[in-house]
Amino acid sequence: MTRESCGDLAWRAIDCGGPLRASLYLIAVALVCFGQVAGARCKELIVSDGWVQAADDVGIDIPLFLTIRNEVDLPDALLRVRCPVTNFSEKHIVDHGEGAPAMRSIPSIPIPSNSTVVLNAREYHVMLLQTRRPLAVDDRFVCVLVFEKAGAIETEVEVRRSP
Ligand SMILES: [Cu+2]
Repeated sequence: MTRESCGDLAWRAIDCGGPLRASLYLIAVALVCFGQVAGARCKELIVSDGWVQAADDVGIDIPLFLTIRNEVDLPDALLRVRCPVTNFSEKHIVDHGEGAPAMRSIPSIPIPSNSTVVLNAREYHVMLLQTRRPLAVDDRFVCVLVFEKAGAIETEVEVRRSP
């Protein structure tokens, strides 16, 4: 799902951040928006291609994969994820240090400015914990992602066949 306007972006920042952070972000958004030629769309944070693997079992943990494109000239961070099919979620990074790769829980996933972050099983991803129902191929559900600056963004997640 995509943000429609810079105004919306700014108001969401006020909802979610402290007053000082919101003010600074408002100024930043205003600069970004007013810098655009009339008629051009504003820069935004876009979440797309959300998917999970199909799973018959309930109460299991499954990774959620997403593509996050940050067109804004400021870094952001993914803080929280809520999905109706799961009780909890964590942000994970795969630690490729010595020994076998291992997943570690982290407080947020960094989204650098002007970049595209593709969550995947080898680096950053979201882990959905304790699924509440079976997930059948072509099933769809909507998750809410909360970003440090962009605020809450809803995105549709598709259930795909296990490879
Ligand atoms: Cu994980």
